[in-house]
Amino acid sequence: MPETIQGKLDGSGLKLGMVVSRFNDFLTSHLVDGAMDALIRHGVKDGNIKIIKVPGSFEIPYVAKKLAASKKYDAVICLGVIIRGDTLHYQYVSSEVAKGIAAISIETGVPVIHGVLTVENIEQGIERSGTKSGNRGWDAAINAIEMVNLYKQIKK
Ligand code: INI
Repeated sequence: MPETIQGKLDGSGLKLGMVVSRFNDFLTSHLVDGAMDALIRHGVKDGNIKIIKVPGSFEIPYVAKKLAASKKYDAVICLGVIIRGDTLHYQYVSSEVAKGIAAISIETGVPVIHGVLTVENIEQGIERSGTKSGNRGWDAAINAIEMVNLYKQIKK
């Protein structure tokens, strides 16, 4: 039988950084609420969570890199909402953020979780930040806990 390794969903003792975009704050604030709920309910102490706000999602990777490189956090959670508009701006912002987050995680070895919604319209944003399609902030927080524990378990 092959051995299967999966990260435990135990947040006790973990220190987490959260980078949150103020752009579309009426939605990102709900992603933060969802993430906090998931972290606290899985054993993370709120004193071990640092939230840093940035102007827009494009700025998230800059700060996520600083937090991950500081090695003070077990994982970094990135939260933002990018809504498609009439211009190509949406595409540039969303692809740079996704590439940036993946690169930071690979470079630093610290799990950096992509919790940035990319949606067609405000309604989709509402659906994914705590209404009928769940809360992507909650999901990102769970993924952060899982990945930290997975890295630890792989090292053993
Ligand atoms: N930033 C977002 O987080 N979401 C958006 O929907 C958005 N749109 O559509 O423009 C957005 N733009 C701002 C961008 O993230 C930067 O803050 C800005 O370009 C300055 O660098």
